[in-house]
Amino acid sequence: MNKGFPQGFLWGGATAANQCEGAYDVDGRGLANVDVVPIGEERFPIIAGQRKMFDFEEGYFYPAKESIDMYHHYKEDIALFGEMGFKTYRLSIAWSRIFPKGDELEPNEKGLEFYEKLFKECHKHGIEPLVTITHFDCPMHLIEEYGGWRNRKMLEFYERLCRTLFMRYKGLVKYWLTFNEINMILHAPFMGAGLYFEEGENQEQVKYQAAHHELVASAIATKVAHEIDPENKVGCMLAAGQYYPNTAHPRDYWAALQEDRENYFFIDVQARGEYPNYAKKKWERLGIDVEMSEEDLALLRDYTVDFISFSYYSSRVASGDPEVNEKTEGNIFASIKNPYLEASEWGWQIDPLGLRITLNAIWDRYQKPMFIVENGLGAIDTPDENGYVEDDYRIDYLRQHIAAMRDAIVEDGVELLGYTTWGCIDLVSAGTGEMKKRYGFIYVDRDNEGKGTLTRSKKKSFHWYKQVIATNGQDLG
Ligand code: P53
Repeated sequence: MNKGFPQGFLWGGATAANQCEGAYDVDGRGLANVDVVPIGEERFPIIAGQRKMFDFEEGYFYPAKESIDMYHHYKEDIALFGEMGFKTYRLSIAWSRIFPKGDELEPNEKGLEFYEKLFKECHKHGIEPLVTITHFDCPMHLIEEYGGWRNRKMLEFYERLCRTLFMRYKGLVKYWLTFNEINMILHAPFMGAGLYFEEGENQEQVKYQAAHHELVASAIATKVAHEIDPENKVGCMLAAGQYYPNTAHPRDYWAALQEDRENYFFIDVQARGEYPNYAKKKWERLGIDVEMSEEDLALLRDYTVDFISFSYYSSRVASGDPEVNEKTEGNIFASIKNPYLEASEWGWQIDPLGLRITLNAIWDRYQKPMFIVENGLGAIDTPDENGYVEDDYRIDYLRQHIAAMRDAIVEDGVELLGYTTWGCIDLVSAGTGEMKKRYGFIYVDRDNEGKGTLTRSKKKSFHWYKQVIATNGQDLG
């Protein structure tokens, strides 16, 4: 009986272009939605598509402009990942480096070169890249000219991006994710789909139409990826975290099931190839009419994903009782507080068993290989004069989650390809825009105002994770 992680398990870490690269206007890169979301109170209305900010405005700080400048530090950073023994590194492509406006016919060679060098650097260190094609980013020109993913024209632009990437990086990349946290479109539609809502518009209608376009685009990407290289493996990506009923009251269980469906809806389509009946019924009830062709439905049916990836930070709680509305803070997914769990400094509740539960729920639903592509603890770190951080809290969080994942594999028999921790090097928070919400094994000297030397240093967790990987998860310290 196998007592541990399978041979070849893909240990590593994850980042997203806009949260670490910086160099937002270097080498021909075009402006993207992720550039124009500032830190501060207005961030949330902007990423939710309620407040319009299509360009930089006076008096705001935009953390993604420079971020941790990985664009110019990638060799050093990948060497550190290599030193930890990473088998894989999940990163995302900045669409507007490849197609600065989004609707060009020819790609920007400088952008293509950057990622080619980066992928080669990974392989030099024995690291297999895992590439998110779109991690919340969309060229601003596509938003201003076409309205983002509400427009069917996006299918064409996205397909061109995918073809370009699959052709150019054939042999360098074989693991691809089409859309980061595709369900985020419902919660942060400007970030998830470049959607800004006009007065009086039916927002649910727009969101689901955009979701349909992304789902078909994802199916086309899967088709094209397999045509260009049968070695390619394409995954979907869900912001996961199972819902628990607030009490044993049947209406709370029903509420939890409904909430889960709102998220699984996307994966039901990408993994099973058709729209679930519960969604069609919901649309009927809400008067939502999603335009789709027979050809779209055939694409969804014929090109389902090879594996299912997801992020997991916490479980969630649902109630059917209208009076229960005490919400946890700090997360885009507002959820009722779970009294049995501790929370992070940002109010995200910590639930390792919830990861095992989520792994089992997804496995039971789809029976496709899974990949945990984000997990971790955002915390305030206090470095000493050498930039060393004694981050035992982070080690504890990760240790417990890795143990839960091992239980799911060893005791429950789920199939898991790998595990990449979120923000393996400190980077800008997607939710808040802060630098001080850190996830990394590697500390980066930069603060919320953009001050700092950008010097990288190893935290205690760096050495710990290195040992975890070296022993293939046997020694969790
Ligand atoms: P941060 C919440 C809010 C925004 C993005 O989040 C999120 C979530 C979590 O469900 O999703 C992912 O940086 C996302 C990453 C992000 C990470 O969670 O707000 O894929 O881009 O950085 C962590 O702490």
